[in-house]
Amino acid sequence: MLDGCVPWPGALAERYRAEGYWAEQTLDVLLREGAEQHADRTALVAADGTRFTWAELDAWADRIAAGLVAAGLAPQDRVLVQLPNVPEFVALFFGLMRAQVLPVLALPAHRESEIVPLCELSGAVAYFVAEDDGAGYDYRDLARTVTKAVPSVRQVFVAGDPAEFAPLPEADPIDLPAADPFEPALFLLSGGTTGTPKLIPRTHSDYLYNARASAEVSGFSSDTVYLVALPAAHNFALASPGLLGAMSTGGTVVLAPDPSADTAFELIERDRVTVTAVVPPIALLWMDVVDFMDADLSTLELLQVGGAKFNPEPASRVREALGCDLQQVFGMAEGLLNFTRLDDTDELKTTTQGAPLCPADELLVVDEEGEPVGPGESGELLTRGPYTLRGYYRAAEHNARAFTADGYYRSGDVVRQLPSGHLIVEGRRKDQINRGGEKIPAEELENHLLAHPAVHDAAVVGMPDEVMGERTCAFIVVKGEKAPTLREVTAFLRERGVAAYKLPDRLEVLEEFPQTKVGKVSKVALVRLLTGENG
Ligand code: J2J
Repeated sequence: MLDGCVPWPGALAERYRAEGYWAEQTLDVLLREGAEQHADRTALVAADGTRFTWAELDAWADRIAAGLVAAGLAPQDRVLVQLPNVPEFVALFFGLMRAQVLPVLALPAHRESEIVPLCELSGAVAYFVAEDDGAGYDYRDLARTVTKAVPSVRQVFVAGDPAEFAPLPEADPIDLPAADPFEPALFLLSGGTTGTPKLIPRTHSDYLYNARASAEVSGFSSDTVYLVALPAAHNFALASPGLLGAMSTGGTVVLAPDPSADTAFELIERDRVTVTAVVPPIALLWMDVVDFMDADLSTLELLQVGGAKFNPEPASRVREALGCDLQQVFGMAEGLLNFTRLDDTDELKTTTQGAPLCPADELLVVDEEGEPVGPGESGELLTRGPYTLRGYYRAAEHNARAFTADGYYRSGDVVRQLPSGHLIVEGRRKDQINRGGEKIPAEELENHLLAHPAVHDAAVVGMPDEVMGERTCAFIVVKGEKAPTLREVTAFLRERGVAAYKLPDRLEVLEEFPQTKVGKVSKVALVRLLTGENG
């Protein structure tokens, strides 16, 4: 496997192949096969209504693949890709697959403080951006900063007006060698728990399984019209089943620039969307406003909700409010996916976060000592399986902690498993804030806060929130007399190029931090200060 990646042990890899989870195919078959089978049907619809047939998309990806080669990109090169939900994302994705160039899929919300370390860690040689995010942010400015900071990034390609950079490369199609299906095809970003980003290598065969098997449990078919409402670069919208899952069954993919009700409802009506995936705050919002909006959502059959805990009360209202079925999804870019099944009881659909996707997924629920808990008891979820990573890229030291000796990934999620196999997510053991599905590694934000001249110490916690599940509270101890305000702190963080979703919602100044028995900052006690609970 690519240097810096951790392979599955030989015997397990053999088993995954023998049992049919790992096909000897590369991700680009999703587009190639679709183009062979239904060339003239619509594969992709942009937000502005531009439609691409399978044949057009296939030809476009071929031209990009040839363009990438002509631009000097070679197999196994890593490139940073940061595109919003535009058709170029899909064409570029498949062009990269065909040229065997490995994308690191950043989110549109990421800024300098995320992109620079990602480029450094991956050794990215090129950076692909859109001209802007459709809401006024110009990625070419970011590209100027990134190329200055990271010398390995030799080229910038822009979807849209390239300014001083290059447009997306295209050239006359050429014959290209096939990739090894068992090698990494792309890198996803981990939600993270530490001060530095972590990259998740996903192989062609593992990710193909991820997309195809997800599409199957979600009932996708050639009639599926999938709305990409979350960022296409996120595992949920990309492959769980997401746009790749929809393509795997010959369905149609519709791209939404944002998941607001205004935007999404209009696209659902216009393109007769049958299924989409959102995070809980978006589902809540849609349910709140649907009665006041004049939108025809009658084609919508299934709403997938995941990324953060969707509580039973709102979950039980989805069918009545939106007229569609609910599927809860508890997934992770690291691999393991859990889905409620379409034929589950309403009780399971509303009160659980689903059961593992694959018969070969191995799950352990363990206590603080790492010992398995009794049936139905809660503990930390550990997992391994045919589409769960065995190690982060170039992170040997972190991997030693993040995985058990026998290769289980420590998810950091606290769950309890029902006899049916369904999981209920009850909490978290990792130092991360889940702000409505967006993940904020506490240590990363604390490091940024510590860089502020007036901050002596910092501790970041999630505070319970009705809509977002959690919001971010930064506790600080100050150096001098004068404490900065929340506004000053967020301005400082923005200046450092921290993504907007990571900015704290609340700032609290303390004389000193409460400590645990072993002298560490007690985040439990900090949360209690906010919620007013004792004990
Ligand atoms: C509670 N916590 C959840 C859920 C994820 C599909 C769906 C989601 C993701 C995702 C994904 C949760 N209830 N239903 O990649 O393909 C929290 C857990 C988990 C972490 C992973 C997909 N669904 N979570 O959210 O890599 O803490 O993936 O470990 O962004 O989100 O985050 P991420």
